Parts: sequence; structure tokens; C-alpha cells
Amino acid sequence: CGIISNDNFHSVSFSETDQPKVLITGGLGQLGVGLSKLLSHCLQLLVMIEVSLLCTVGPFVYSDILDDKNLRGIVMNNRITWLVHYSALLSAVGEANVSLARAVNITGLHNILDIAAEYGLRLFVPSTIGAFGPTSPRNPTPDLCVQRPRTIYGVSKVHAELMGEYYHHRYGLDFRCLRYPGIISSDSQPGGGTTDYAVQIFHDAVKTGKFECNLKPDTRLPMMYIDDCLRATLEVMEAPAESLTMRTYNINAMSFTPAELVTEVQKHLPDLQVTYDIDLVRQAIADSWPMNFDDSKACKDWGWKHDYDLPELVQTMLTFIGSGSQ
Ligand code: AKB
Repeated sequence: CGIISNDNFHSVSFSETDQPKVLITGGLGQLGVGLSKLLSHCLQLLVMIEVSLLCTVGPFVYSDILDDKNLRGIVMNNRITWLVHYSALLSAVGEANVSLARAVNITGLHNILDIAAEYGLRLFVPSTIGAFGPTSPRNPTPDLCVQRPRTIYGVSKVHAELMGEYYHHRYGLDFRCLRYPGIISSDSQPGGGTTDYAVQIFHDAVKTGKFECNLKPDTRLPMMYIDDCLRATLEVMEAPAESLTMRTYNINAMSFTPAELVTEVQKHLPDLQVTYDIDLVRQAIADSWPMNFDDSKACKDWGWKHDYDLPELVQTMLTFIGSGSQ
């Protein structure tokens, strides 16, 4: 990836169309699958990039996120106007492979930032509760506070927030970023995260009636149902630029502990048996993350409001997983 001077940015401009042409990186991950389904109903073009060749929905193209020339060609040839950059290694798997996480999460982001700036794209990059650390206020965690995460995932996400905001101020890049809580979905599995237990419990409860939790029962973390997360993503992407007083927002829905989630699931499946076998890496990560997220700026600036609280989340997950419509 060459060094791009200010003069090169916005050198290629596509004619304005009513509907954005969206490129999703990490298109086969937990979030990419959901977003592609949503966009395929209302948008013209969807191209997904993933290291796997498996393709489930929408037009699909293969590229390595580190191959900036190939990425540039995809953006140009498909006349992409919006880029949603989901490619990333999550918190626990990042600690197991720091050099790969650094390459994908940091070098991959640099490729995406340069391409988005060059082609004048609107760019969404998710951040996370993982962008905070043990010295951040945890209950609640505001948008602006100390951010000293202790994972490569968190460090790469703080870097993404700062780089995106820098490109916005320096080059006019239309960068938009939401800090996601742990995301819970039925039709796609997360991979290698600290909040994954809150998805796994539903699959195990329905399939075996037994669940082994890898976090302590009183570990409180912010969580969100995927429909809320994807709606927030589209809402912030569609928000008029003048309504955004910041470029990186917390979004919130609910906070719960494993014990509280188990109690709610047992209202539907009273025979569910739960044991605890603590994963020390995940537990240390969770203990450094926010317990409650303050999303008042997102509510005020672009009208964010979540739909799903814990009871609706549990009912919906059990309905989808129980009926096999995943
Ligand atoms: C993880 O657990 O690593 C992710 C996240 C909260 O960003 N789900």
C-alpha cells in the first residue's frame, strides 16, 4: 500500500445515485451475514469479502483484506459508494494470535481508510466495548473517557476510532463508527469473542439442555440483539452529517450477567442445567470492560433507541433456534 497524498483523495468521484452500493468486508462473519440480508432487500449491490469462499447470500467476491490492490479494483469496478468494514479478529482469538490480529485489524484498516478516502466513500467501522480498559469508568462508560484497553483487539479498535476521526478532519472522509456491545444473533455465530457465551447458551439449551459457561456468574457486560445492532448501523449511516456531533458513538441496549441470562432462559426451559468452568483469559478481558454503556449522545444526536431488552431477546432467540430457522 503506497503512501497517499492529500491530492490523491477524492480523485475518483462516482455519479450520485439514490441507492448506495455497499461493500461489506468480513461479509461471512456474525454481523456481515445479517447486514447483507437486510441490504439485499433494499439496496442494489452487495459485495462481500471474506477469507472463506463459502457464500450464502448476495453477490460475493473473494479478497484478502491485506491485498490493497485487489480491494481497490473491487471498489472501482463495482462503483462502491458505502463501505462497511467488519473484517476483524475478536478479543479472545486476538490474544491467541496477536500478529494476525495486528495485521488484519490494523494493516487491514489502513488499507480500507486509504481506499475510502481516495474514492470518497462513506465508511463505517465498528468499534466495541472492548475499546475500553480497566482504567475506564465502567458503570456507566461514557463516550469520551480514558481508553487504555489491554487486548490487541481493543488497542486496534481505539486506533481505528482515532484514525477514522483523523481522516475525517484531515481529508474529509465521511467516517462513522459505533461502539457495539456484545451482539447476540441466532442465524450466525460469533467467533473468538469474550461475549460469545451469551449466544452459545441458546444453542446448547435447545440442543442438549446443558450449558457450560466460561465466565463467572456475576460478570456484567453490555449486550444487544442483532436486529438492534444492524438497525443502529443503518441509522447512523443514513444520518445527515450535520446531526453527527461526533464520529464515534456508544450504543446500548441491555446489560446482564450470566446468572441473570440463565434465569431468563430457565423461564422457558426450566430443566436447563448450567455449570461454570472459567476461561481465565476471557474472564480477565470481561473484568476490564464496561458493565453499562452510556449512549445518551447517540439518542440525542440521531435518535437511537433500542427495541430489545432481556426478556424479548431470550424469547426471540429461543423461537428462532427452537424452530430451526437459523
Ligand atoms: C468480543 O467479545 O470480542 C466482541 C466484542 C464485545 O467486541 N463480541
